[in-house]
Amino acid sequence: MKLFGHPDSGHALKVKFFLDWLEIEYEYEIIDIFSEPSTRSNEFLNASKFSEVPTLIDGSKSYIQSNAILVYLSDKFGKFKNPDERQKCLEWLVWEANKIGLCLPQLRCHKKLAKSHPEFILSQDAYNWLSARYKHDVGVLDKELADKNFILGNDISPADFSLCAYLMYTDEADIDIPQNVESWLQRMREQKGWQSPYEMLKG
Ligand SMILES: N[C@@H](CCC(=O)N[C@@H](CS)C(=O)NCC(=O)O)C(=O)O
Repeated sequence: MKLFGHPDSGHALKVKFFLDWLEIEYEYEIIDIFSEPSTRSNEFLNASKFSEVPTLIDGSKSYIQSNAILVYLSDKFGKFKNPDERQKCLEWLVWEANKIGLCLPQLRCHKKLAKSHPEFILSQDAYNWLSARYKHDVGVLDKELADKNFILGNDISPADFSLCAYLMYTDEADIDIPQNVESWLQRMREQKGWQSPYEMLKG
């Protein structure tokens, strides 16, 4: 297996953290996500329909979209306990892509990359909207985590790897993390394979 990622990509972090937690052997290569897509390697371009990280190659097939890759790996390595758990995970993976995964990456880019990449600067209206969105969404997560260790209950599930990824970079965005979310993030940091995002994705 081979994973393409980049240290600034929370989407890649989801998959790399999961692979390391699974203790799977795989190759890892960094793609310069700030480069012109057509300049990226042919191996990557052939594997990655939208020229994005993460992209995973397994044998003769390639897989894209972080949450879909988590599903692929969970099916392959038997990490869903049963069909009900699989379905509940899918619900959270779709929620993540539409909620936390919508606002937090943009808020982080706005703060972290604005100097080097002015195209990431948000208008005040967009910033206000995304901040309100984040506040609401992280509140949903906080409520959910009030009485459980992980998003589906007492055991970790593939959905936790998706939900936590961008929240692991929050010191780079002007946002707050509520208490139950912070306690859960700490439990995620105690999982095998965990390293800080830049360590994990540095290659
Ligand atoms: N929905 C995708 C998002 C992937 C994505 O936006 N990747 C960014 C880095 S976080 C990327 O590769 N950007 C480079 C480009 O678009 O050229 C997923 O979940 O994997």
